Amino acid sequence: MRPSYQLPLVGLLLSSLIPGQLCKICEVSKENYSDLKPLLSTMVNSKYTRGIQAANTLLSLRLVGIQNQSLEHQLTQGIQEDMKRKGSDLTSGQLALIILALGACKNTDEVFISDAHLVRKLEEKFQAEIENMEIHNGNPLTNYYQLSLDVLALCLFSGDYSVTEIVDRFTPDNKNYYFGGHFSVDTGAMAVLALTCVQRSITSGKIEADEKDLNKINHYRESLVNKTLSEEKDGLFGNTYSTGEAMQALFVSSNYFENEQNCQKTLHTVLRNVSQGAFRTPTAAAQILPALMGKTYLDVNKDSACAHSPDFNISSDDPVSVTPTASPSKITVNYSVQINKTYSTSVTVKNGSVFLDVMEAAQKKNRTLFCFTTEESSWGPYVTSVQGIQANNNDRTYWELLSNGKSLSQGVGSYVVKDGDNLEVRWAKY
Ligand code: CBY
Repeated sequence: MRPSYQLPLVGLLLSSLIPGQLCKICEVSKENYSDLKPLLSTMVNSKYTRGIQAANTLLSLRLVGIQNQSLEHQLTQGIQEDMKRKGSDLTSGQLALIILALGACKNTDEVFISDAHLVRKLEEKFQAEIENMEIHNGNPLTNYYQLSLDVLALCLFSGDYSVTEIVDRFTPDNKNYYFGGHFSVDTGAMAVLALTCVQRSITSGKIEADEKDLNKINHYRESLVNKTLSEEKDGLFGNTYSTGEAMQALFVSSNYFENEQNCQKTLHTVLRNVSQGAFRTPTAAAQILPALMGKTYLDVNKDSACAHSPDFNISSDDPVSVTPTASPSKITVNYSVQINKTYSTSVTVKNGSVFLDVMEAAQKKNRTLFCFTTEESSWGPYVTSVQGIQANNNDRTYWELLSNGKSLSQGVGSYVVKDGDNLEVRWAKY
C-alpha cells in the first residue's frame, strides 16, 4: 500500500491556486491489488445485476477503470429493465445513481440519459423532496443521503438547481444528518461530495452564486468533515460500510490523508475487513472499491478518469471467504418484537442462517405476532412492517434490528445469527 504523491512543488503551486481541490489521495498500491479481488468477484459474479445494485456496480467498475463490454452491457440492461418496471416509482436517489452510473466515463449511454430526459426527471424528483419537507416538518420523501446524490448528479450533469435552496437545506445542524441523534457518516460524506461539486461549479464560473453563499458552502463542508473525523475509530469512519464514502469525502475536502499514518491505518483496517468477507454483498463491495483505488464520485465526468484498466484480472473467480460451518448444524435463538410490549419466542434454524430466516421461522409459528413485510433495497431486504405496523419516512419511524441489545450494522438478509442470540426488531424513531 502506498499513497500517491504529487510532485511537491507543482502540488504546492496548484493547491495554492485552487484551494481545496487537490487533496491527498490514499489508495491501495498496485502490488496489493490482489487484496481487492474478493470485492471484484462479489461484484462480477453477483446474480443481482438488476436495478439499483446494478447501478452501484456499474458506477464503481467504470470509476476504477475496469472496461468489460459484456459486463457493462449486462448491467446497463439490468438498470433499464428496472427503470421500466418501477417507472415513476424510482426514488430520487435511485434515479440520481442511475444517471451517475450510465453517465460515468463519457460513454454511449449518455445518449440514453438525454433521450429519456433523465436529468429533467431528476430535477422534478428533487423538487418533490423539497415540497415534502415543506409539508412534513422538514422530512424528505427519502433521506438526505439521497438528496445529496440528487444534488451531486444534477451538479455533474448540468441539471438545474438553486444554490440558495442548497444553502438553506444543507446546514450541518439539519436533523436529517442524524439518526437517533447520531451523526450518519454515510449521509454527511455524500453531502460533502455534493457540496464540493457545487462549490467547484461556482468557482469555475459554471454556475453563478454570490460570495456569501460560497462561503457558507465552504463552512458546511468543513463542519461535516469535522463531524466525520470525530467518528473515526481504528481507521474506520462510522462503521465498515460508511468508510468508503467517508474516504471519498476526505479526499476532496480535507488534508487528513496527508498524514501517511492515517492513510495506512484506514487501508489496513478496511483490507482486513475485506479479507474477513465483510463486503460480500454487491453494493457493499461497489461502495468501498472506488475509494480504495483513489477515486471519488466527483471523477465521474472527468476526461482523465476511467482511462485505463487496472492490473488485475476481471474474470478472477477467487472464492470469497465463507463463514465456517461448524457443528452443530442447528442453532436456537430468541426472537422478539418490541412495540410498547415485547412479544418473544424461541426458534431453531440451520447454522449459518441470517436474521431473515429467523423472522420467517417465527412467522410460521405465530402469524399474528410475527408477520412482517420487506422491500428490496440495494443492500438486500429492508423490513417495512411488522404486525402490520408500517415504517414511515414522514414520521421518521422504522423497524430497528438488534442483537443482544446492540443495534446491528447489517440488514436482515446479511446478518448471520449465532446460537443463543437475542434478536429483536424494535419499533423506533430515527
Ligand atoms: N440509499 C439510501 O437511501 C440509504 C441511505 C442510508 C444512509 C444508508 C444506510 C447508507 C448507504 N450507503 O446506502 C440509510 N441507511 C438510511 C437513510 C436509513 C434510514 C432509511 C429510511 C429513510 N428515511 O430513507 C433508516 C430507517 C434510518 C435506516 N437506514 C435503517 C436501517 C436499518 C434497517 C432495518 C430494517 N428495517 O430492515 C439497519 C439494519 C440498522 C438497524 N440496526 O436497524 C440499517 N439501516 C443499516 C445496517 C444500514 C447499513 C447497511 C450495511 C449492510 N452491510 O447491510 C448502511 C450502509 C445503510 C444502508 N443502513 Co440504513 C449504513 C451503515 O451501516 N454504514 C440510496 C439508495 C439509492 O440506495
